[in-house]
Amino acid sequence: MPEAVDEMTKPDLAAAVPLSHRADGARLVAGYLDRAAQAVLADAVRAAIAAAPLYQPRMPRSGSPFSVRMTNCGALGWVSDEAGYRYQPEHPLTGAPWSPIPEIALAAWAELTGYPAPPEACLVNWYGPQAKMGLHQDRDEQAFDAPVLSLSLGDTALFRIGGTSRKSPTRTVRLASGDAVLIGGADRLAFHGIDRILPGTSTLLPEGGRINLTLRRVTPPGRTGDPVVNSGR
Ligand code: MD3
Ligand code: FE
Repeated sequence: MPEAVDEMTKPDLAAAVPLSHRADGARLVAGYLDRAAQAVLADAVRAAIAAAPLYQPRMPRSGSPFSVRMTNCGALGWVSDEAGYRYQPEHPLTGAPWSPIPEIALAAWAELTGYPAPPEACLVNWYGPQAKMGLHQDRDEQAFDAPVLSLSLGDTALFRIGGTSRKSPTRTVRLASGDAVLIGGADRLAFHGIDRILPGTSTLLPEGGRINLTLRRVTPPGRTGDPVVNSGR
């Protein structure tokens, strides 16, 4: 079993998690957002969707649709269609800029990652009861030193994570509403996916389903007009 997978643990309280620097491995912070914070974040996601509607991404080349619908917040959004995977500043269908990343998500990034620059991208994945996401690596970013932070809202998901080879053994972890997952270091290029959603496991979203926010640094800090944060570079 890859070491990184063994490091996935469930601390009792978010407050008990050491506020370290970069994640080395994959770490589940169960119950990181309390119910009130989840509700505020869900409202912010609804506002972001109103500004930049959910759309159905398509696979490069084949054009086959994803079962997950997506939108983004932040300066750069991850999009996928026949032309490929990429980050871009505008919605692929409306051409509108993405809305700002919600405050609560920015605060979670600062607290959990300690990374010396804010995230540029916040992918919003919306899963209906039948949606899933196949095993894949996240490798469309230039800043591989930066961790990735995921926040889950709504119904519980069965999340699968393996190693850096598609053939590595995998482990399944349940991601519930309010859970945070921090991925960095050795696990930044681990294969992962969502096998299925467990409908009816959360009352947060009246319409049901699951929302995942994935916060990422896309470009190395210091070139994009970020506030300078004593990075020593
Ligand atoms: C492990 N999203 O958008 S988030 C994705 O729940 C994605 O919607 C899933 O995979 C979701 O790319 C999983 C947790 C996550 C995010 C990034 C990772 C796990 C990761 C990058 C490397 C390894
Ligand atoms: Fe991913």
